[in-house]
Amino acid sequence: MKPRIIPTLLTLVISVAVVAVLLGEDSFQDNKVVVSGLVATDANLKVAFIGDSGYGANFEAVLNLVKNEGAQIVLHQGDFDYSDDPDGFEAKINNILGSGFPYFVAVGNHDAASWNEGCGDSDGCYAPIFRNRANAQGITTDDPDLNDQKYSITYRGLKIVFAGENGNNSEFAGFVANQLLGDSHIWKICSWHKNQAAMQVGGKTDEMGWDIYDNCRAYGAIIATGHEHSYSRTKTLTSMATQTVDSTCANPQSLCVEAGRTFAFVSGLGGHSIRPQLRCLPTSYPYGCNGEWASIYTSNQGAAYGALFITFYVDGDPYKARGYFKNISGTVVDSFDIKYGPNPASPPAPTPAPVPSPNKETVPSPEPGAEETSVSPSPPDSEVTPAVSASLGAEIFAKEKIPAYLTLLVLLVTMVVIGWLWRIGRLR
Ligand SMILES: [Ca+2]
Ligand SMILES: [Ca+2]
Ligand SMILES: [Fe+2]
Repeated sequence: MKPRIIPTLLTLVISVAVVAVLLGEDSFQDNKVVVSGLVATDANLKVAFIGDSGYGANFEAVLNLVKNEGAQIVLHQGDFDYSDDPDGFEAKINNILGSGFPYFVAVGNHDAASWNEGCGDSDGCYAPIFRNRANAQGITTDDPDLNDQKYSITYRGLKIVFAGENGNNSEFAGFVANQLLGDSHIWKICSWHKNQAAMQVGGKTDEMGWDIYDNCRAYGAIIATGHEHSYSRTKTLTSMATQTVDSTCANPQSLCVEAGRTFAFVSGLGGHSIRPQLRCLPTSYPYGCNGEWASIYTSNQGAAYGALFITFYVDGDPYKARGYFKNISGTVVDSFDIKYGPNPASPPAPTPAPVPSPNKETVPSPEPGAEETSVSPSPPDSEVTPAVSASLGAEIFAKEKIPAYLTLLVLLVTMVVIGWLWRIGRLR
């Protein structure tokens, strides 16, 4: 009987190992990202995008605008008070919007010295202040460590991924790809401070690299930036690196966002200063460069401080959003609609795979990325509701689950065979 135990044990060990490998590679990772189906935001969720504010009277005027427009969230794309005064900066926000107002930030170069938890600034440190502010509203960051300048949150159905300014660009590109891979939210925002020269119209240089831009595009996330002190917004682009306008969705006032295409903007008129248009002249539409700009608002256009507002889930349609830039004098200088999903009037655009980053530890392999990004819903008609898209998600879930069930079946059969061998051994 004894000699039979050894092959039986061997079979057991090998099959457990095989099953463990199969489960680890195939199922657990992939299932995590698709179980929840497509998630809509709250209806009429209004977000204000600002940057480069300082914390003087101009910033206060912009905050009052945000309040009067009824925005429910502020996303500040960095360069807060320019004085390393985290407590004083938050006090300004609290004075006008209230201490419970959802105010989320990406770190700018002027904030970096007092960003880190434990920064030693007697005026506080931005990272723990804004993490605790989020926590107090029941929002948890993907990871409590914000010193790495990268984190993500979901709030009212909006997925927001923040990246930093310290030049760890491949790390940031990998992070956004990891965060967005298979993410099930209809509306996703990438938020950071700095630019590529071609993604702004002033004097800023290439500081972020293209991978982070094109990874956000590959997963259909809207790209929000600051740093240059003006406002500029692109049309729908199918490549950020080459600034290629989507020929199937080229209307500057009607954008298409889904896996493979998105738009980017600089909203840097938060209150600090206002700079001129130095690129893509002339100063009036359709401007110059590659025809990628839908709206440019700088000192050349007589710009005043203001904010970009985007309302998600408008007109009863979870796949529709509407944006406008309004200055503190109440003038709307840009307005546009955004549709999530393929343009109904034209064939769907191809879905390019996300740009892989050199950082192998944080970057998902391109194949699952391409698969996951194709998960986006078919063009929603007028009657599409979150419930419908949830059932689409359930189908995807069932499909993705198959490998897990198969491996479990293999495990079960192996156990039965081992039990049978054991019995034969014992009977002899
Ligand atoms: Ca200080
Ligand atoms: Ca982090
Ligand atoms: Fe800056």
